Amino acid sequence: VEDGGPGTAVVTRTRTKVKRPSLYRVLILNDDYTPMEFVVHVLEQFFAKDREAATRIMLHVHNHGAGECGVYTYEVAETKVTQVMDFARKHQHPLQCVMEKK
Ligand code: TYC
Repeated sequence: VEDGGPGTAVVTRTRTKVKRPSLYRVLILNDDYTPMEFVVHVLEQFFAKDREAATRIMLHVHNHGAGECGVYTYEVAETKVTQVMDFARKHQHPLQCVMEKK
């Protein structure tokens, strides 16, 4: 309670409300040139998928054009996209990785 002068008082309450972080989907996109094995490797290394899950996601992307690698908070999603794009560029593959708000 603060004293604002004669006959006044200011009461400030601290907020107890919490906000859950927004979530972002990380997707990889199909292209005609990136080897299937490379995409499986990316899914294993950067998205902690086992070989079976990685292969299933890769084939989904190959057949449908895009697919979900995982769902993360903003900064984690951004880091995944950067890591995949840097790794693909380093190996001279055109693989694209993007994020979108859920
Ligand atoms: N379409 C690629 C091929 O036939 C394989 C591929 C799958 C590429 C998934 C990118 O995100 C991708 N070699």
